[in-house]
Amino acid sequence: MKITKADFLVSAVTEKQYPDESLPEIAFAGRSNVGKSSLLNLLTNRRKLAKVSQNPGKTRQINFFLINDSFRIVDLPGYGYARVSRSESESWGKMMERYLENRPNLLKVVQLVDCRHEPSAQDLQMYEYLKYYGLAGLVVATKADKLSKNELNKNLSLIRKSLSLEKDDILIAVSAVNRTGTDELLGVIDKIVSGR
Ligand SMILES: Nc1nc2c(ncn2[C@@H]2O[C@H](COP(=O)(O)OP(=O)(O)OP(=O)(O)O)[C@@H](O)[C@H]2O)c(=O)[nH]1
Ligand SMILES: [Mg+2]
Repeated sequence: MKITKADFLVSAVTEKQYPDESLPEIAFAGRSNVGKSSLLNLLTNRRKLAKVSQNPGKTRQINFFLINDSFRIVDLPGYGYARVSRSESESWGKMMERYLENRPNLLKVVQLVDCRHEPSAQDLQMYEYLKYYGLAGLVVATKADKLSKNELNKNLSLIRKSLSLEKDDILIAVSAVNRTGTDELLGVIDKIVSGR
């Protein structure tokens, strides 16, 4: 699949602000700064579609993007950002919960982890949560350009083990710098949204 059209739809906090449920959705989840917004820009070939920042905590709302007029990619705000207040972190939790638990057209959540590190306790918690809701099974290891091939392979096995991925679960290393993994990931997304 090629993404030929990508439009920003809406930034939402409450359910009332979500677009209707008529199109399938795939969401990107992961720690702040892991590269969710960069991945969206990479897949859509649009450098400025989603806002990217060196400082964690850039994406604070649920951002919906219409892809090829046929499905949506949803850029979620990241977790694990140390500088947010307790009340902010609680409202983040509620906002995520409401979206992930009550969205019939949400088909899959891509869990992003940094390929350089072992998944954090929060990554594990998030992944368990996604499993519980039947949204797990697709993991992307970001920033693959930062490691040698050997190191990357070693870390991919570690990530598989740490998240207890099963044989059929998919783990793809990607890089927003050299475009590693994009075709493979687009192929998987295509299958999911077209129900194949
Ligand atoms: N080297 C390298 N840097 C990357 C890659 N992907 C993202 N980055 C950098 O990582 C930083 C964070 O990227 P974002 O895409 O804003 O991360 P995010 O997950 O959307 O973060 P929040 O919105 O805070 O949740 C930016 O400085 C990006 O340029 C990658 O594949 N390789
Ligand atoms: Mg972001």
